[in-house]
Amino acid sequence: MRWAVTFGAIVGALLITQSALAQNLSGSLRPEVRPRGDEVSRAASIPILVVPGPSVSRPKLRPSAVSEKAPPQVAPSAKDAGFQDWRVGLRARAQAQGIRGDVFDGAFRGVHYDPDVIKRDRNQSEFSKTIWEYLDSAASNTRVENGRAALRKHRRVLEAIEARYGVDKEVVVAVWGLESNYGTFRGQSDVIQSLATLAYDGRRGEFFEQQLIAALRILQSGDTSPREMTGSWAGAMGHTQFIPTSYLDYAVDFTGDGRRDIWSDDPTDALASTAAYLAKFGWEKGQPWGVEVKLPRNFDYALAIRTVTRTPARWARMGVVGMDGKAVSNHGQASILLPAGSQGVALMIFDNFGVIERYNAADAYVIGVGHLSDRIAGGSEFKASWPRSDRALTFAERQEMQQRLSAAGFDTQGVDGRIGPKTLEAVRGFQRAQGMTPDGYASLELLQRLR
Ligand SMILES: [Ca+2]
Repeated sequence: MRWAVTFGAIVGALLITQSALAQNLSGSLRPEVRPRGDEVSRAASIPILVVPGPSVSRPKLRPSAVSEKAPPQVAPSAKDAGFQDWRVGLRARAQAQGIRGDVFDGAFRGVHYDPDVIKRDRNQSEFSKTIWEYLDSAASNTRVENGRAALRKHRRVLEAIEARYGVDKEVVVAVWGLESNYGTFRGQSDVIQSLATLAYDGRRGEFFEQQLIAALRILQSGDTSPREMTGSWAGAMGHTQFIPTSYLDYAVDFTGDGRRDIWSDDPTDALASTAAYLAKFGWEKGQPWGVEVKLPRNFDYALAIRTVTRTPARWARMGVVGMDGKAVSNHGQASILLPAGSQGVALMIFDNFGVIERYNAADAYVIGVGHLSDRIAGGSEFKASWPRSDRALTFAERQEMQQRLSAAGFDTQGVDGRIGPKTLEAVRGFQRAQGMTPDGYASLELLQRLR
């Protein structure tokens, strides 16, 4: 769970890896993104760099934040020899952090440098997906049907979890649906071997060594055994893909057998852990994550930013109403989110949106979880259409847009290919200057105008 370790080139919004792509319809749909505040994508293109498993980490642990040094090219056998040497030093570092020698040795029995893990780490090629392409998969009819079936099958335990943590069961099920396709893609990699390989490899080594020590701590606590500790190739574990540090902080034993078991076929502890995580960050039961709304013809698009919040009643006085034409129910302060600018779906989002963001900060992920949960609960698809003739911008195009905006006097404060708040503001500034609708939508059309 948690979120977003952005692997490889960070493009700002969603980054997923190619091998995951093949799984997108059935497998994990965890986009990788930069945490909120840093980066919020409202762009036409939501760049999705595919990351099959690396999933999650807490924002502060994002490997992307760690300097990336290219490791020297060495033959695999030599690599393993170096790996075994490195392990000696690691053992001492682990012991210094309270890991017992016997636990360490048991965990590393038979563990080798795994070139496949590195290959997968390096193969995360960037590509882009639009928000609607992402949602077509994240909330496909199949995923909705499977979610309803999962809810029926586990209703009793989900209701108990909802009663204990105050997190709506459909939301827990939706996270499960996106993280592991309801438990069917939990990952079969040996977590110790994967994390050790990534820690030794050095690219984001610090992050992975921290995760590795956390994994050893889990083993020391007796929650699972070394070879039962499986997960994605990058160490995200179980039904809702917790990385080890998140597991230590948030996993719970809901079955009461004394073990926080997120690895077995029984999803109970994993689902409860997800609910506990969301509860910890302030989930309010019954509050929607977001509601589709209609904007008035004269809407001031400058107000469609996260920092502008109003009550639904106040939005209604400005003409922003639900799709039934009535004021949205009062669920607290809300802001307006336009994932594809003025030509796509408009959302009124509440505090729970920010809670799902703690799982993964990509707007698309949050909308995916939210919309899937609504559909599982019997809700309808979005009523407005998306600008489906648009395509996602490539990384190079996003960089070019930033260069051209800055050159035109609308400073994006950097050319990193990410459509964050600064770039959005620059886009809006350019749109205003051009007499376009200032919705911050970084489309191909906008880039063409800049050219
Ligand atoms: Ca348990």
